[in-house]
Amino acid sequence: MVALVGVQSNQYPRALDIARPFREAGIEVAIGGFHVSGCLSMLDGHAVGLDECRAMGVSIFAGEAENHFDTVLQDAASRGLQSVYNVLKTIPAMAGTPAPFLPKQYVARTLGLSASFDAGRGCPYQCSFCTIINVQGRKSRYRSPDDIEHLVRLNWAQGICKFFITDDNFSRNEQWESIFDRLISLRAEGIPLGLMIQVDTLCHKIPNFIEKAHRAGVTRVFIGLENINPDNLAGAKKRQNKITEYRAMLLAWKSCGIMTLAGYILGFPADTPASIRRDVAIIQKELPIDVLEFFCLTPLPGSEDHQSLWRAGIDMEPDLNIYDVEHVCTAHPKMTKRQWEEIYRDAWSLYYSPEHMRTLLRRAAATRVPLNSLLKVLVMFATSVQIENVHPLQAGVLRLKHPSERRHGLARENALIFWGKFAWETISKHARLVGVIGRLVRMRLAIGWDRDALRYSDLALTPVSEDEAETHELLTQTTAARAAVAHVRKISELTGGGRVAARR
Ligand code: B12
Ligand code: SF4
Repeated sequence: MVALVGVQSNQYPRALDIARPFREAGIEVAIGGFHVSGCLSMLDGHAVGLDECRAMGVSIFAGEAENHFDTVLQDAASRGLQSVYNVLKTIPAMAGTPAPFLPKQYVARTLGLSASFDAGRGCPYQCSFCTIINVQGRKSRYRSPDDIEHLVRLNWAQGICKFFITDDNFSRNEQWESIFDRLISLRAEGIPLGLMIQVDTLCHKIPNFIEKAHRAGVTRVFIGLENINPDNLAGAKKRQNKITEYRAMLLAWKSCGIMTLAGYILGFPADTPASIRRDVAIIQKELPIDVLEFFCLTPLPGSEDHQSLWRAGIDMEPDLNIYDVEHVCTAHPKMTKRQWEEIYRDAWSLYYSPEHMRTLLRRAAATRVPLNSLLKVLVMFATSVQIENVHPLQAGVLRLKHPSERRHGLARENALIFWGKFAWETISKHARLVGVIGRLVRMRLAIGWDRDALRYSDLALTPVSEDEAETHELLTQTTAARAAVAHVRKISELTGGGRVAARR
């Protein structure tokens, strides 16, 4: 049996290409993951592209494998895989279920020898672009601290102590505290944990959350910032994101020396190329974010946004390959497709300008974020769109290609031409990469040698003050931003709070 695992929408056509020769050889194939699960959760059971699986005799598995995988294996063994397994309604509890463990030989190829696991699933919010809530649900489910300890020990026995905890919103994992407490005790025992987690923008309001995250070994935090225009956030039902809290939240992470990575979505209805340029400049000046990741707003199959467009019969890009949140898949009210694509690319170069990367390194030195760690991330984020034309999350060190691996229906390329092009591509890309690395290393060394590095400060690093509702562009630039400030003031007056600006 061949099981195609965790297949995302943009990987679905490729997954079918991989399945094709196996099916032709009479081998059982099953496919699962977010594309098929999201489609079966939100659409009619046929869209988008699911009938291609049926035509090929590839079995579709929608939902989570826990509690069901034995049935699938037994069916495959008796050569009787069902055409569709839809277990979306029987969401399993996670405690006691097998935790994802990979032998070192597979983890060895990740940069920084980092493994991953989900400590929980489910998020209470309702962002309209999100697919996760429609597959994993909105109720928090979690692994037990015992299961997590077991997994950490298994990994540590093979020398792995860095983990990406893949919960989309770990701050809403109901067991976050007992999990952190267990990780804190493992660190105290001498396991040098290094963790990356994903959180929402209100996590700093949860008592002890950031402090315990620090003690548990969190070194990087990914924050779903998404946008700085409250109109855009409200339009995407992301009302929990309050721009008046952004600085307080980011500074709280910085005060623990934790690297802040934030996602930023381009293409909300109020966005224009000019407003995006303005917003990137405001972020650079006023928000203590180390690494900013840009995405194009995409109606991902499985999201409410996709479902609404699909039901209304509005045009969306038919090629699933480009549903990778870095291509434009539907129309925008204020930007042409070309303008949107251009500003997406420009946003990367605007943010990762040599000048701003120097500022980021100086801020890191002043807040005790490890410089070498930030340097590695900056290399990836500053180069992958310009050099590889892919999002940093899709990038790697050496791209492996083979002439036999082409999209279904395309003829095989002449080997001489293929390998010639491949060699030239590899050499030229790596030469550019070495140039960028050289420049960044020089900056890093200069900052490392600067005795005043710890004393560096700028607007972004300045503690939140009473008057920033008047002074900071983040809170004054748009009517929606001013309305958000007025709202906070009103609540403050009604509840007798004295402070009127952004505050914790
Ligand atoms: C970790 C992660 C990453 C990592 C690692 C990705 C990787 N390729 O391994 C990184 C950060 C690199 C990443 C990158 C991207 N990601 Co990502 N990622 C995730 C995340 C947070 C967890 C995925 C995971 O490992 N889960 C753990 C596994 C065990 O769960 P699972 O895959 O769902 O599998 C379960 C079930 O689906 C089922 N199952 C799955 N397959 C099969 C197969 C069979 C036969 C059976 C029986 C059952 C079964 O059983 C499993 C256990 O319950 C998810 C969100 C989420 N909460 O799942 C997003 C998510 C999958 N990513 C997403 C996207 C869009 C991307 C990017 C395209 C973004 C970008 N442009 O950079 C890239 C693509 C990179 C790539 N080429 O793979 C989307 C996909 C949406 C969609 N409809 O396709 C998600 C859902 C997040 C979102 N909504 O935005 N990602
Ligand atoms: S906060 Fe994140 S995981 Fe939760 S609904 Fe919004 S996008 Fe999805």
